[in-house]
Amino acid sequence: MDNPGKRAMPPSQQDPASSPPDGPASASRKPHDILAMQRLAAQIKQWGRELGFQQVGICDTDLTEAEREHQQWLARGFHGEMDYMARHGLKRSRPQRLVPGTRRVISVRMDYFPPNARPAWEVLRDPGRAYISRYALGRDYHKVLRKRLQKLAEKIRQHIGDFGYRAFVDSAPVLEKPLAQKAGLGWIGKHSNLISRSDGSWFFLGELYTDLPLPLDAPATAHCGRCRACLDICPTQAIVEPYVVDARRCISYLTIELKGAIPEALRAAMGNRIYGCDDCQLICPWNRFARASREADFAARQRLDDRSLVELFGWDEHTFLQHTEGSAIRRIGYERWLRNIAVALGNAPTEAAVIQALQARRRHPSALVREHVLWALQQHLGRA
Ligand code: B12
Ligand code: SF4
Repeated sequence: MDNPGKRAMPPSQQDPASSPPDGPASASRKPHDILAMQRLAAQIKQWGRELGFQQVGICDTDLTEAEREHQQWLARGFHGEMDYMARHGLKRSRPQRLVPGTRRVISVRMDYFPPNARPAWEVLRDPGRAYISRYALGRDYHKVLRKRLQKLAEKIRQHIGDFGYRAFVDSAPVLEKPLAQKAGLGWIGKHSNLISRSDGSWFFLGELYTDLPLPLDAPATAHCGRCRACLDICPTQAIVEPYVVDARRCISYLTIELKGAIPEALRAAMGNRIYGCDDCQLICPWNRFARASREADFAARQRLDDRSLVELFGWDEHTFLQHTEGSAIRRIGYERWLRNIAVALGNAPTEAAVIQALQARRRHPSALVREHVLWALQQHLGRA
């Protein structure tokens, strides 16, 4: 999983039950300690901005409500095959169970919208092109954010000496959105992504769990109002009610997380989306305020923002690996890459190049790929 802290948190804080988030320690804290923590919090935010985070906020570890919602979501089976969402018991919603001694969470966000990509709607309306979600057009965000968080922790260490912390970006059992909401970074929109009033929702989240008794920020308030644009536009109707995504229907899950066959009933609705989906964020009025990322790492690479489906389907494994080096796309592997493109080719206009590309993969060694290719060819036959 993630980076271990610089030092283990002190034993006195290791039992969550005997050390509530803001328990006896804070009650006995002296005024000069409180002032010092306030100053440190201001500095952490300043350092965070200097390191390229758009916002840094601080919250405690109480996720009682989110825990209930998370458990309900699991009980309804909305996580599908993502066993890791259920595997860690209550560690995900109880930070002190994941990292004993945690008192505060320093939550950060970093914009990712690539400045150089072909406009999303243009690609989505061009059924011969491949649509790849905006977050995956540049370098894998896990590495980028984790390195910065590590630098932030190092700055704090230089300033106050050793302290307990661990850095997380997505990969550990952490409820990132509810924490960020509590830390004042934005509210959870009806599409379930975090939205900032000033910057929209095209940003990643990361956090430092720490034993420092830093002062808390005010939680963000919600501003979706009566809007339901994201629920209406979702191609597969995956947002089954406001704030609740049935991942099993979400194109992001179908193209990235799901290992086996994509359910036939959902294939047509996927259109030309071959890796992730952005529709709920593209339609969101708050993204009118979004800014392009300033990170060179998040600029679109290898022209992945504007390639034809036929061209991508023609890539052999070596070319796939070459063109996705350092990108999150690599995680799905070549077989699922072909599976996803086969579906998009089944949804593409019936043209000689499309049929030829599909025919060329009819005898692909993978049964998964062959089945999707066959389905795609049947779509064209059906239309003919
Ligand atoms: C599992 C997961 C997925 C799954 C499931 C999505 C989901 N909504 O849970 C899939 C694969 C579908 C997915 C897709 C995407 N993901 Co994702 N994903 C995660 C992950 C690992 C866990 C999320 C989670 O805890 N889900 C569990 C359920 C229970 O939580 P939830 O849906 O968020 O529901 C919460 C609220 O809606 C709330 N709630 C429920 N009912 C109610 C009612 C009211 C009134 C209110 C106010 C709230 C509320 O309670 C729930 C618990 O807090 C996080 C990283 C992390 N460790 O947190 C990234 C993360 C959420 N993903 C992220 C991204 C970018 C995406 C995509 C945009 C990628 C893409 N373009 O394809 C899509 C967006 C799809 C969507 N609309 O959600 C970012 C989001 C950044 C942001 N601005 O919010 C995260 C935070 C990763 C990161 N570190 O940046 N993802
Ligand atoms: S599209 Fe509308 S309902 Fe959905 S998250 Fe944005 S503001 Fe909220």
